[in-house]
Amino acid sequence: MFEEKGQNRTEVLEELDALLRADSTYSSGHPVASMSTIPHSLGVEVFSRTLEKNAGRLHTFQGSARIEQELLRMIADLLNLRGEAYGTTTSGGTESNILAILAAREKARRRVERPEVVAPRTAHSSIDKAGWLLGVKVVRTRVDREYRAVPKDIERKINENTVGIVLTAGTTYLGQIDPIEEIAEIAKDHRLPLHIDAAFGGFVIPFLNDLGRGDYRFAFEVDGVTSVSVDPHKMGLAPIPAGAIIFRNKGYVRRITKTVPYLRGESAVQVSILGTRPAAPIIAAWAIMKHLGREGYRKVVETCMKRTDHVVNRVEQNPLLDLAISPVMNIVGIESREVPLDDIVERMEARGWRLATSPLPPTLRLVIMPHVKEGAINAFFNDLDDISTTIPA
Ligand code: 0PR
Repeated sequence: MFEEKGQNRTEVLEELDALLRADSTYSSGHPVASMSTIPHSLGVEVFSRTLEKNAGRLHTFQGSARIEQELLRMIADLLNLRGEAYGTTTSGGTESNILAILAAREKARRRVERPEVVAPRTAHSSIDKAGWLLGVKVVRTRVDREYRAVPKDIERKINENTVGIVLTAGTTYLGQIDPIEEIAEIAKDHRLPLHIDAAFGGFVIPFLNDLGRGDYRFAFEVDGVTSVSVDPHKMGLAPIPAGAIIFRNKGYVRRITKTVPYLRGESAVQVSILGTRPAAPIIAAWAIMKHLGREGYRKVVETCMKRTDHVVNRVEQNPLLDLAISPVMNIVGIESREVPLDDIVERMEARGWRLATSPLPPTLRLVIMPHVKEGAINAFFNDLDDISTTIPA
């Protein structure tokens, strides 16, 4: 109820604390399937100092406007884009994917009446949401035994209505990377835009390469890739909501820019879907990237990958558990041979763990974010060993 008379601050805060006790906290180590984590402390400080700033009113907040451009430039650099960075910050991977599909649809506006995008079955569900919102049919394609897009099937599904292709670098279910170079050739042959959803992988893959854990080309270093999205609020360690999408060419950004004629200066053009939106996470992401540098992120990825090795080890020690694939990054899909996954989840959640399952293949998903430490991993597998080997009566 919304009462006539207000309560004092202490009472309100006490009630709030009581309610929030039901939230699982990252510091407990219990959320083992989340793609977010405890934001970097510098980001927390900067965020709380910039709460009033509105990234939808950049004429008023011109310093914030400049910071957004600098952040986009740093992210473009991370994604190996030389020269000018065109794009926008967003509220996260969903908004970025919507913008990518909007840009593809608009580019083909004169040519295609019933637009379609082609995406493998493993592309994030926000692609379906984008299709639904934008009136674009999403044509799903097959994946191989390692859950990567099959280039031939992508090519087969392209027709005169196709307006673009979407691939993933760091899939939601398994952290897999689609064969981007091969499919970029197909995109070029058909003169179609190719969007790479690197919401999770964007802040991981460049450092896997540095650490000798792979040799992946996934972003603008691949000719034919036209846009890449990446979320600072996932492995970028920024506070929520911080996403970004970068385009290789200005033309795409022009197609998704709306003018707001009654606003002044920079406020009068909006690329993002939202109007009023917080500048605080943008500024916090800028501060964290400047502070950590590539070196800082490389260390974060190194730590997460060492812990992922430990997870792999624990899975291999349990004869009733299997890895869906050998992990590419700090996302692990675990299959259960005997006890149904839903039973495992129910019983693990009863012990306080916060889990997620994936449908393709049916797995328990672990995301080894920085808050998932060795102790939590051991405690998790002690419980999982216990539960996964219980044979129902
Ligand atoms: N692209 C990929 C590859 C993703 O994994 C996700 C998020 C998105 C786009 C969408 O990002 P936003 O959530 O920032 O819009 N995948 C998360 C996941 O499936 C989304 C999520 C986040 C789901 C928190 C549940 C949750 O509790 O884990």
